[in-house]
Amino acid sequence: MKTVYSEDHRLHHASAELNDGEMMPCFEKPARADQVLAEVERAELGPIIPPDDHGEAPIRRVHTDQYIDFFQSAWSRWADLGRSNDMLPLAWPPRRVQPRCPQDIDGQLGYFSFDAGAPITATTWQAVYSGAQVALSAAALLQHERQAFALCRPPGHHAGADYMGGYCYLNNAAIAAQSLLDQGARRVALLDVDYHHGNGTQDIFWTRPDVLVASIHADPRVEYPFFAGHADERGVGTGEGFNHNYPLPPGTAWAAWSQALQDALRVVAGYAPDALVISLGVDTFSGDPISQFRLQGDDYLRMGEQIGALRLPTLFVMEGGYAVAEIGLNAVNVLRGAATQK
Ligand code: OKP
Ligand code: ZN
Repeated sequence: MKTVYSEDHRLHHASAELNDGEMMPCFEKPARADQVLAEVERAELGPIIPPDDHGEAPIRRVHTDQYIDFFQSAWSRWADLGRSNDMLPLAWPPRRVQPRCPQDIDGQLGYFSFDAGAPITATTWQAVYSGAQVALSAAALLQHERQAFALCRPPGHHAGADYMGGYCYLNNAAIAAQSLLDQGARRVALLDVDYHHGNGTQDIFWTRPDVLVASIHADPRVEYPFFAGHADERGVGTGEGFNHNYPLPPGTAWAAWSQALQDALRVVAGYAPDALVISLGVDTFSGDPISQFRLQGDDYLRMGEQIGALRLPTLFVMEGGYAVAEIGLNAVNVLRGAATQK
């Protein structure tokens, strides 16, 4: 399996995140992607290739122009005010207000985010632009290959069409899925196995029947992102029935997790997609520092085998995983498991 990778991910390295009321070093850091790359090399998964530049157009197929334009100019507006710390929002619209975009930079930061978990640095846009190109380039590989791995960092699945949050800025998996449709796929399935619900992905495809979204994650009643991911969220209008959530309790281990996977894979197979995109978070790992599932190293091999057994053209897009020492082995186990089924 080929891996697409760019070292531009290093251009996003924020200084701190707010955790339990305290500013702490970011869990989402460059070492994560370094570890995954090192394990791809060690396991000899396949060639590692740089992304091609597909430009902004395929990003703007998923994200609004208003959001992208804001993002691109955000840091220079901030710096022009004499500010040099990472940008973080501090105010959001409450319920029952007319959503209108303020003029002020701090107001706009709140308008284009849903939490304070996505700091913008001077070079964040460059990093996430490259990350989206990694996803697009790996998606393009599916023209000739059965499987491909987009080693994206930072993750993307919490980002919606016009908001960032939860370490996410551009929804790499959604951008890849849309590009597969634009290249001729009639239906794409997107399965999110990250510990956290992919609220941005769900939102992006909420009204649409051409992308089936399934997500296995910690129950939002007790876990981030809290406001989406419940089992009764199934899409609306023409999208009704094309969104499937599998919320599971904290402490879930492979036995129960894999039952949800089995059902999700049954739903995916029934949809008969032309391609499958996996939002590959490995923060389901027992040793993850911010998560509460109990998957073990070998479980990721089984996960990959079961995904691979669908024998669909499959794109794996890296999302979360914060146990840095183990992130590489766990992610590559999924890929190796899938590759044996090819
Ligand atoms: C991004 B992805 C921990 C707070 C965590 C944000 C989590 C974002 C996860 N006390 N808040 O889904 O892996
Ligand atoms: Zn996660």
